[in-house]
Amino acid sequence: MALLAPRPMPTAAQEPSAQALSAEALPNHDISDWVADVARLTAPDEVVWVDGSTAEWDRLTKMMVAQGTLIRLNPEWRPNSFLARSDPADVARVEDRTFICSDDPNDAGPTNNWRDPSIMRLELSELFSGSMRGRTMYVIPFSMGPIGGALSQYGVQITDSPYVVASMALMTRMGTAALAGITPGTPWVPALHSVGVPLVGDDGVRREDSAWPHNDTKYICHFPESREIWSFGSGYGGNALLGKKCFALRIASVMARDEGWLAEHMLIVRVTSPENRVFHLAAAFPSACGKTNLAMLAPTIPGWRVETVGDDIAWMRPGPDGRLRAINPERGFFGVAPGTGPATNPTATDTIWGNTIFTNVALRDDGDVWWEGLTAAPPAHATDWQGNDWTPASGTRAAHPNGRFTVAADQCPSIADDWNSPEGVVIDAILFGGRRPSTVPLVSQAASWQQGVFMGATMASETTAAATGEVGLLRHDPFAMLPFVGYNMADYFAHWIAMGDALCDNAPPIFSVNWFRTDADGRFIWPGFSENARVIEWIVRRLEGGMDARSTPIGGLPLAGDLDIGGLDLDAEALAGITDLDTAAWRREAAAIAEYFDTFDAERFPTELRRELDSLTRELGGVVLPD
Ligand code: GTP
Ligand code: SPV
Ligand code: MN
Repeated sequence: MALLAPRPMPTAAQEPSAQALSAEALPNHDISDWVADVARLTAPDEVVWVDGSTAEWDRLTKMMVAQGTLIRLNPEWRPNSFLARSDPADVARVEDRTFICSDDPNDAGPTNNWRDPSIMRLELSELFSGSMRGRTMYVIPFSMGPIGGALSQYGVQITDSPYVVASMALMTRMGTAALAGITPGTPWVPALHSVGVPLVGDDGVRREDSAWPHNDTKYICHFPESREIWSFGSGYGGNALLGKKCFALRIASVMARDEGWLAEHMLIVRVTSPENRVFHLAAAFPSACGKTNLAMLAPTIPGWRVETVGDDIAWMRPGPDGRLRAINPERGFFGVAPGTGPATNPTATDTIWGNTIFTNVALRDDGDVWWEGLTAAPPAHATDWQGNDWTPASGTRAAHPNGRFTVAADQCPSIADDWNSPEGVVIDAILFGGRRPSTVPLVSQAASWQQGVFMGATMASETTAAATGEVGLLRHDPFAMLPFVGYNMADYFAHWIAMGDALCDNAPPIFSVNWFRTDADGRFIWPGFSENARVIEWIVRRLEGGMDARSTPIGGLPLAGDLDIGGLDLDAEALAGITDLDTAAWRREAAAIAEYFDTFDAERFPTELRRELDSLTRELGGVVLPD
């Protein structure tokens, strides 16, 4: 068995500064050495360095069509577009198989799965040993953020999945230009991926491939000290496209902590008011809770315009003027298909006109795609995401609830002209939101940065199909980062408090939003989608200082009449129900928050958040104990 030695540890940077990671401090230097080591370990038939060209895309997609991994869609409806059907046992992120392998388990903290890095490395080396036999090993140099940008970072992913290569081509800046940027001494993150299904057995006998190879044993591992990613056994989404959650959130959050910036699960939009004033907002919602939809918002209220900068991840750093600047490190969207249609998100449906990879959606008989919510009327017949005949009478879903589209961002009609700007955009406000059927109002404004961090730290949301496991369970999901923080969550809270101190008067105001309040019949009360522009309007008016708010223990709430609901099928009473403070519910919430805070190591937990909880509890007039 070959064993990959750990890469030398980078010197931990104590001073938060953009230069903290000096060339000497970093591991690596030589991509070729690492590639050669991995090839020795995994034993592929050949090694291909990808260049990111159109010719390469054509070659790979044709090959996958021939192998049955992709179905070419009817080019009359969807040119240069493909459907992939994954194995039904590999359809979402696997949080229980995701590990932070820090030297000290306390550095992973109570919210992460931890493994000892040397033991994990040994176990992974065994799994990866010979794992690419009979396959092609692809080397993908990529940049998160514009190539060479001050806020950008390089990575190199090795994978044996051509589907991952094609997806990375849409989701990142990858290929020759990225490789050229990794000059000697330039930091880069190695990200090793294998579906874990060698085509040649130990006996030397070659076996048939399947359309979606994956291994029942799955490991999504992160080594925060040496800044490495090892992913084994899955070919799906965030498990396999390692630039996204693994690098841009789990590893980058560690970099951000060490260097004084923020790597967040946030969309970024640019909002222009009817008076032509421009604001940039960043918003954190958990997986499948509305980021892509808000990022592509088509406002219903006259005179307002929303442009897209990013739909999933924001890297934010104080700029030379002391204000918080954000880039979207990605280059494409990996968006939830079900629920996306001309009625809910016309911008997304326009974006995916072609050059798109669809995964786990239905195939229409005319060679186009379909999913629940794309059109009001379903097709009379289709092939479902598993390849079975389907009709509306089947009683099953045509598309998997986590079926996705993968498409380049520059195809989005609402993309902002500065979305590619290496310096990023100045963030004027930060929003936090989750799926809360009760308690959390439609919108509220934190009275201070500390209260805003408290709002982020106490977020909870119902689970969705973006991760395996039960859907609809309310769980704490602080900052929408529960599955994505690469270190101890209490330290992460403290880092947010420290960022507020560093930003000082430039710290952007923080808001909480909740589109998902339901009535007694379980129906959404707020119309959502494009009508969310009405909430954005209220937020912008607050930023401008042109609108008052009612001060309450949970922040500033809209005054009656200030939120424009003209033309909506929503009466004043229903609106009051979702915009008021529900004191009884908040007393229960405060008690639950107290219990949640107790799950963290008291020494690491920021006193500022304890103080926020104390004043909330006091102002609510005490708490009730949970049943
Ligand atoms: P990830 O890509 O997994 O991070 O998800 P996301 O946060 O980008 O969520 P997305 O915008 O794709 O929305 C997920 C689901 O929520 C889709 O089915 C949407 O139709 C639905 N959704 C989005 N916005 C709203 C809203 O304002 N109201 C309601 N009721 N549903 C919404
Ligand atoms: C999410 O789960 O938040 C996603 C999908 O955006 S994945 O890339 O699979 O993480
Ligand atoms: Mn999304």
